[in-house]
Amino acid sequence: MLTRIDHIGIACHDLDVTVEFYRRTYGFTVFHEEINEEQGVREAMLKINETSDGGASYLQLLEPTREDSAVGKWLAKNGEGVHHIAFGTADVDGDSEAIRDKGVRVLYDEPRIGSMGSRITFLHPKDCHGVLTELVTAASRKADASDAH
Ligand code: CMX
Ligand code: CO
Repeated sequence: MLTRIDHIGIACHDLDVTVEFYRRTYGFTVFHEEINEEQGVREAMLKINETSDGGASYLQLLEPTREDSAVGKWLAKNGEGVHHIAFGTADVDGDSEAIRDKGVRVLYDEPRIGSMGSRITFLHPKDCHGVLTELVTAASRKADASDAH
């Protein structure tokens, strides 16, 4: 079950400049920063609020580490802006299988590693009315999910 907006992914050319904009304008600060080479991004997570399911909602600011990455290609075509939305779930495996059964293309056979050790997968934007959609199980929820079995 999808229980929250986990994050909104925003593509930018310069992570440090964009982080500074969000700090100066809204007072949001960096909760976590990392490089994910598999996804080809340097990213900053700005925590906006905690949620009733024990998770949280973030802005994910994304700078490409290479031009041929998903974010690099998208930036070259569209310029800076909202790149994807991500829903949080305690069970990314089960939810992505159920969504695949509804005829929506799930991009990965198995979830991959995302921010802060989370497990993530993506739904094709062409099957989601133009919105690249990510599903996320936060690292802290992985223990919860396996505890339940
Ligand atoms: N939102 C909406 N539409 C998008 C899109 C996006 N972010 N990215 C691509 N598209 C559209 C394109 O506009 C294009 O449409 P048209 O054919 O009408 O022009 C179509 O999808 C194909 O786009 P493309 O530029 O040829 O790009 P690819 O097919 O090579 O890749 C996608 C598209 C979704 C498969 C790829 O971006 C992907 O695998 N994304 C998932 C991984 C990812 O985004 N990682 C970065 C974030 C990491 C994180 O959140 O942690
Ligand atoms: Co994301």
